[in-house]
Amino acid sequence: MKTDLTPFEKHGRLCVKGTDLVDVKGNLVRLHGPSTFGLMWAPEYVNFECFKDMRDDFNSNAIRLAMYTVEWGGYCSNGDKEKIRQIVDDGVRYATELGMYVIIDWHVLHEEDPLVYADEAERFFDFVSKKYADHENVIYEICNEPNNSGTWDKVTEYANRIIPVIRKNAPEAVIVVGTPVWSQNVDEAADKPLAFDNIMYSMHFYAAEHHTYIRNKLVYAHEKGLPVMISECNITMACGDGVCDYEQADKWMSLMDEYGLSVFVWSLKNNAHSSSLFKESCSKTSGWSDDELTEAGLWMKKYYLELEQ
Ligand code: IDC
Repeated sequence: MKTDLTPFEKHGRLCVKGTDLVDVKGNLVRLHGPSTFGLMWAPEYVNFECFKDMRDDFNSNAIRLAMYTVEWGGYCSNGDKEKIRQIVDDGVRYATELGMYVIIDWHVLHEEDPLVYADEAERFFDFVSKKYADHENVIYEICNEPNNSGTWDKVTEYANRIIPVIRKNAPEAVIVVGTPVWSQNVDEAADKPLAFDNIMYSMHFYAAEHHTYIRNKLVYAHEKGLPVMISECNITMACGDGVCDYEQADKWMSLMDEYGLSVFVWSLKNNAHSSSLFKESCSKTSGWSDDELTEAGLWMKKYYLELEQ
């Protein structure tokens, strides 16, 4: 339902209560919005009009800023750190001006184990959490998708280093922690949760590939009382391409609706991959019409229009 208030004016600072993300009045809030593509690969989508359209036309209340750590141009590989921090800063500023929530995502992927760049992560999160200490709309996601050697023990060791760094500067900020196997194993986290309050554990799904077996991990974790955030998903294959599976998407949506989960969709990009929200032929970075959206883009829009800002 649309009101004149921005999402942030309506909800204020969020916190985690039981399995829910709640607002200042204690009401459940479901964050929903797009994830950017790798910030260094598609910085053009970090613009005010794009975020505004996401808020007003796509009914989003949040944006996720995906900052890759390695790969070409990554923050810890050969990327220009200052330039990347500037893109993050622009993203936080636009989201704040628009009264939207914003996730700063340390996009762990190819290094597998977040401990590999933990020193860099400590410096980065110290910097951003100081800088945005008074931004009550900023959420920190400390490791996108640990995988392979990135076991839950490694993630725990990493989180035990990074969370105190953020808490020192921004004690009340919500922090999201990735789980093993590309953020699928929330069941492991539920068996051995971290010793911190006000954190959520991330689960990612790509509906054309992740079915009942993965959904059952979410059921297990939720029933054990673990607060889970779907900080990335799509209805395609996990490679970010391939068919869209609407039947599986419906199953994921009914579970997310039942549990009142936040949900972010990958990603703000136009290329030949089906997980991109915009058609390859469309180079606009705002002001899209429906015929410029991919199947995934249309799916996201339709789903978000059913949710409350
Ligand atoms: C993919 C991009 C692709 C890029 C690749 C880099 O779509 O263009 O080359 O990253 O490794 C994830 C990751 C996300 C992936 C996405 C699709 O968080 O970085 O993006 N995906 O494969 N987890 C599951 C799927």
